[in-house]
Formats: sequence, structure tokens, C-alpha cells
Amino acid sequence: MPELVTWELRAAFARTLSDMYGREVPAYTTLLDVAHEVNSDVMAADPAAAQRLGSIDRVTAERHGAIRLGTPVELSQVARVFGAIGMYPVGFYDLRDAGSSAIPVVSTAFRPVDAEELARNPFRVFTSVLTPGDRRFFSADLQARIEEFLGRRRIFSPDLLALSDRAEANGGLDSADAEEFLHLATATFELSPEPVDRAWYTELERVSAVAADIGGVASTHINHLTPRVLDIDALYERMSERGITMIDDIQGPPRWDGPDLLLRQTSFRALAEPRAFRMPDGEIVTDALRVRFGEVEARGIALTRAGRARYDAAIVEARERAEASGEPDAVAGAPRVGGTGGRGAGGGGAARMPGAAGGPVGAAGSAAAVRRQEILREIWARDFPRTEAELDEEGLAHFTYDTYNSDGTVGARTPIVYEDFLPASAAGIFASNLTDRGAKDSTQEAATLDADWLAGALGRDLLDPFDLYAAQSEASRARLTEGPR
Ligand code: OOG
Ligand code: NI
Repeated sequence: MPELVTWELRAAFARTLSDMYGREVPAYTTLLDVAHEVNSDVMAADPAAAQRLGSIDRVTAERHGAIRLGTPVELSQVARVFGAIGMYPVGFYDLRDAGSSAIPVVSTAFRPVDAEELARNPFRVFTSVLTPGDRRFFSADLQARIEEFLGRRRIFSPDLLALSDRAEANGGLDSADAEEFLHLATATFELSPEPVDRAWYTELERVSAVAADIGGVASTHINHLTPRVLDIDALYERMSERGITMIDDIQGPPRWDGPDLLLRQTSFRALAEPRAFRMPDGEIVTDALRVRFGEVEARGIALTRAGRARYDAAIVEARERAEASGEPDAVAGAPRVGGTGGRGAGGGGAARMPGAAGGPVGAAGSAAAVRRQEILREIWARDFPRTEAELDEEGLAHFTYDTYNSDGTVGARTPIVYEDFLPASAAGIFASNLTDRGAKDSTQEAATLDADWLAGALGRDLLDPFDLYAAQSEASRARLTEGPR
């Protein structure tokens, strides 16, 4: 047995990454403090309810991060690094069409897959790759120059990859190797001090800030690290009280009096951080870039395909209704076009108080956001049952089962927590950090990039989240010894 087994290595990596991010992005530390406060309060009020979707130890340690890569080769390499810590690619997200902004990436999420592994440490990383072959965003000439630039950079060192392969093959690493792995892996995701080529960065920025963030620099970085909170509405208010301006909306399902479903997320905008730029004449100047931000999430029950179809339809309906009442970009939480960047944390102005417009508690920032929450709540009341039992009976959500009753019905069900992401919310998180929508020419041809393409790029199976939840539920039924089969 290696001295640190896979899950211990994963937990250690989540910690070293969190320590690094806390040192580099102080607002993240504030977010962690507030998340801890909120979680303690929710635990104190009702420990059983608080832990319905995971133990407090799991929730306290729980984080997700996000990275953005440039090429299929980089994707296959990061898959080895995450494979070393028991994280595998789950799900395909196409953000090119998921929102109203130009986001030229497709994505997956690396995470543990087995229930026991998730319970030990559920660290996950949302991982995106640039799509330079998509003509709606990039000309053939620009594609060639991007690929040339990205082909020259090396993000993952040979030492890190060798240690990763050894860890995956042996189910862990001995202490000295583990320390080296953690050091190299964490350093890979730090913000690089290397000067950024101003002209190249600006050229890519004209297409999309995301393209510049990925293809404009010779490195990658973790761009946020998200804690899990048991009451995201309370967190939103307390962050605002501390003077950190959150985006307008809590994305995903509304606050309501039924079970927590899927995932609710909100974020604060990237802070301006000093970066060195190399100007065309060779001079190095310091300017600011906004590339790292903060996000928090609350997790709910995993929906079945049928439940998810109902969710997706509800989100579309809510957006249409909000648009009809004059609020474009409503549910995605995207910024107004042409925003100047002044709405972020530290962007001046007092924090907005939620509910200031007289809206119900739980609505986020502005009067418009309050209205969007109301629309969502109306749709939820109409479309989703208010109890776990009904969600199960209608086949809308996933559960595990402990016993059968004598009449053949299930005696005790436990909801399966949603471990994945939501494309519309992800697009909203991207968009909330862009100051304009970039340029997307929809008359041009889209590149065909689907789950099979991504699996090929990763060099691994791409797992389907719905299949994973269904298998977990079925396995619990199969384990039942009493009752009908
Ligand atoms: C990833 C955004 C997606 C989430 O929580 O939906 C994400 C990114 O900005 O790179 O992290
Ligand atoms: Ni996120």
C-alpha cells in the first residue's frame, strides 16, 4: 500500500490548492469564513436536515475549481494528473451555445465517481478547452496562429506527468513522491508571473476574453475555487453586508419550500490583479487583469433525465418570461452589454442589499433579480412536487433505498446529491466575468465538437452523469435483501 492512497492524495491536493488560492486571492478567504458561519448556523438549527445531502465533514471540505486549457494534448495530460487523485471526466458541456455571450469552449468535469470516494472527498474541477476551429469565433488565420502558440507551450512538466502515472497505477504515492506531486500540481495552477504579450492578448480579447485568458498566455491557472454552503441565500446577504458585491442572481433553481434540487450558484466578479505585459516595443509594463473570481454553491438532489428535462424547460420559460417583461439575460445572470467593469467587487459603490426592493427574502441583488426569482418560484410551484416521495414516485429524482415495506413500497429513501454542473449556470458564471460579449458570427460554420470528440481528446471514457446516478440507485435496490425482487 502506498503511504498516501488515492483519496488522501485528492484531499491533500484540495487543501494545498485552497491554501494557495487563499494566499493569492484574499476575497476567497472572506468567502470561506462566511460559508463556515452559515454552515455552522444551519447545522445548529437542525443537524439532520443540514446533513440530508452529505455529512457536515464532507460539505466543509467540499470544493470545486475551474481551469481552462487550450489543446487536446493538454486535456489528455490533465486527465492523467486528475486520474492520479481519483478524478475522472464526467459529462459534456457545450458553452458555445449555452448563453448569450461568446464563450468558445467545450467542457467536462473531473470528479470522483464512486459514492464512497465522493463521501471521502468530493473535489471536482470544471475543465474547459478552447475551440479555435469554430469559425463562428476564429478565422482560419487566427486558428493557425493560436494553435502554433499553444503547441509551443508546456503546462504540465514531465516530472508531474510521471508522478501522476505512477500514482494512478499504484493507487497512491509514498510520502516523498506525494509531496513532490502536490508541489508540482499546485504550482501548475498558480497565476504565472511571466509577462503577457500585450498585442497578442488584445487580439484574442477582441474575439473573447475567454480566448485571451486561455490562448493569450503560456500557462493556465485555477480561476475560482468554490465552497459548498447549506444556505446560499443567507450567504449572499452576509457577503453583501461585508461589502463584497455579488452578481445579481443566484443561478439555477429558486429558493422555495420544496426539496433542494440540482445546484444553486452565485459569484463575485474577478478582482483586478496586477500583471506584467510585454509591449510591442519590448518594454515591460504593469497593468491589471481580471481573471480570478469567487463563487459559492448549494447542492441539491440529482434529477433523472425526465426531471432534468422539466428543469431545462422551466429555465427556458423563466428566461422568456423575464425577457418579455423587459429583462434580457435574466436567468443566465449575464452582465449588461458594454458594462465597464465597474460592477465587480471593489468596483466602487455600496453593496446592494438583497430584498431592498421589497422582494421576498432569498431573491438576489436588484429589483430585476427579485422579479426573476418570483417568476422561477411560480414555475416551480406549478411544475415540481414538494416532497421527496413525490419526486421519486414521479420518476423525477434519484434516490437510494434502505428497506422495502411489507406492501412492496420502499421504506426509507435517501436522496442522491447532484455532483455535476449546469450548462446555463456555467455560461452565466463565465459571462459574469466578461465585460463584453465578444464576437460570435453565427453565419459561419460551427465546429462539430461533441462528447465523442472530447473523449477522444481526453484519451479516456467520458462518463454520463445520468448513468452514474441511475447505477447508484439500482445498486441500492439490488442490495435490499427483504421484500420483492
Ligand atoms: C468555469 C465556469 C463553470 C460552474 O460552477 O458552473 C463553473 C470557468 O469559468 O472556467 O465553474
Ligand atoms: Ni464554478
